[in-house]
Amino acid sequence: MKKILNYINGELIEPQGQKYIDNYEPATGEVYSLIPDSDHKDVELAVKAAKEAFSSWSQTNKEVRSSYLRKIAEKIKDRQEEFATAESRDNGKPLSLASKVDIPRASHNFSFYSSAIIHFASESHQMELGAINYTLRQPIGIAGCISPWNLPLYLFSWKIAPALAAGNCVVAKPSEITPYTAYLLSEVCVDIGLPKGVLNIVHGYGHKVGSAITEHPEIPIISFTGGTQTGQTIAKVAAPMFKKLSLELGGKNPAIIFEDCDYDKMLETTLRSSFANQGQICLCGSRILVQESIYERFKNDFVAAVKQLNPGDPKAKTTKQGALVSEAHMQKVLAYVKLAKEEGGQVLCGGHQVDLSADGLNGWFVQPTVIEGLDQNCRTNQEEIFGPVVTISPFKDEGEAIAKANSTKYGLAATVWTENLSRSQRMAEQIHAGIVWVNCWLLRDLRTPFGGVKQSGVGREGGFEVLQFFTEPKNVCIKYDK
Ligand code: TXE
Repeated sequence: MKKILNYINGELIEPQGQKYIDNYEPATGEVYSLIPDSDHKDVELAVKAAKEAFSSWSQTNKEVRSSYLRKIAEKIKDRQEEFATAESRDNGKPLSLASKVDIPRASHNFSFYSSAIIHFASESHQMELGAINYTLRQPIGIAGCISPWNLPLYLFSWKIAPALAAGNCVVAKPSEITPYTAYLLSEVCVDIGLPKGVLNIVHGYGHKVGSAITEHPEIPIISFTGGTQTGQTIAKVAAPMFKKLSLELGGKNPAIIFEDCDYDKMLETTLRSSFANQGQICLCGSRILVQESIYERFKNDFVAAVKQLNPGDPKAKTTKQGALVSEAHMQKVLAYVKLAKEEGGQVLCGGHQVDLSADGLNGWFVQPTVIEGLDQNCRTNQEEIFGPVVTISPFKDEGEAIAKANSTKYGLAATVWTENLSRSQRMAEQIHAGIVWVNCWLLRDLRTPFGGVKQSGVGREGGFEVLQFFTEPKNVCIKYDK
């Protein structure tokens, strides 16, 4: 059985305690590798290595740091299929999705920040009385980067890449549910000769390794993506220690469809925005709001299309729906379908586990599910389900659409479907979200800030904003005689 190793001080090493956790393949439900059950002792080793590396790495020429990131990007590309296969096997997502989206984007994260750091500028301000102010943006120290299981390498890399580019060292922890691509990334770092201690990857449970990172007094920056509840736990630890904190949390995103939309494009994209990665993307549109004049037409067409989305073997090229990431998560999703019925919803399709054992797949498959007839304030429409379950409901006009869209404690993303430019701008201005897509979904320009409002998180990832997050601005003011 393959044992994944920690990557500390430039070496792939076993956990100090020599203990391991079973790593399951969601499609088969079987253990296919082992991951280190690390603890605070392993985190201590990683912090020591990062501390020793920081003085040289932080003073390394930006071009040199940039070249390391570029090499990592190229190596991920060279090993694309291996990474994609590992991602699909670890997470249960279709191999086609991992190959087309997750892995190319992870490679792009490294290449983007290898160039962004070269162009990262800071500002200066002249004063009439004869003084010049300029801002020094300096690396801070060790960044703690903690990521979830839904887009394992993509979300892992877009914390690590800017942190390293900015001159920090990193102690990172991937999710214990999907560790494999982070392990392959360690191999790439060894392969390209990344200076030891610059990046350290410690595998293990959140309550052991994750908390050891967030509590560590010598890790002044925490960048976290995961559940809102865990985000709250981390904030409680980090705030009194005055740590810099970036929290990318959950979402309950509205997809708002007006009668004047480009119907065919909307229908095709709404299928994707509802069920991509089995609905396990924080940006998925899980509450579909449709103008009442086209509600019945949409409902019939959408349900008919969803019924074609049958879960299958993630390795098969034709599979568009893979397995959910764990048995526990599948049970959580199915419990929400049960709750929806108790709250008065009608399940129009799906809502049950799919048995693929005849194909030798004893994993965790759920039929994509559409539910109607629920009030916006019920739990099903208020809480993040994070699976292949969406609700649909009608609205009369823009006012009702905005009221429904903004009716949850989250504010991550929204999609608006209309061919009316003024309407799209009116909606974009009023929706509580960090990202509003108009006539598209998941179109990401890395130069733009990414993040949510309300309980979807604090801070921004992406763009130059995240380089500002990973550096400390120092204002220098020089008085001179005019
Ligand atoms: O997240 P967790 P999970 C939502 C989604 C999902 C729920 C739980 O609703 O059902 O969160 O998912 C580490 N201190 N999102 O279990 O538990 C943990 O080991 C420090 C939305 O993945 O938050 C893992 O590496 N770290 C989200 C990471 O935190 C801790 C994507 C995320 O785990 C910790 C994923 C602790 N006390 C889930 N406890 C999005 N916004 O994309 C756990 N961890």
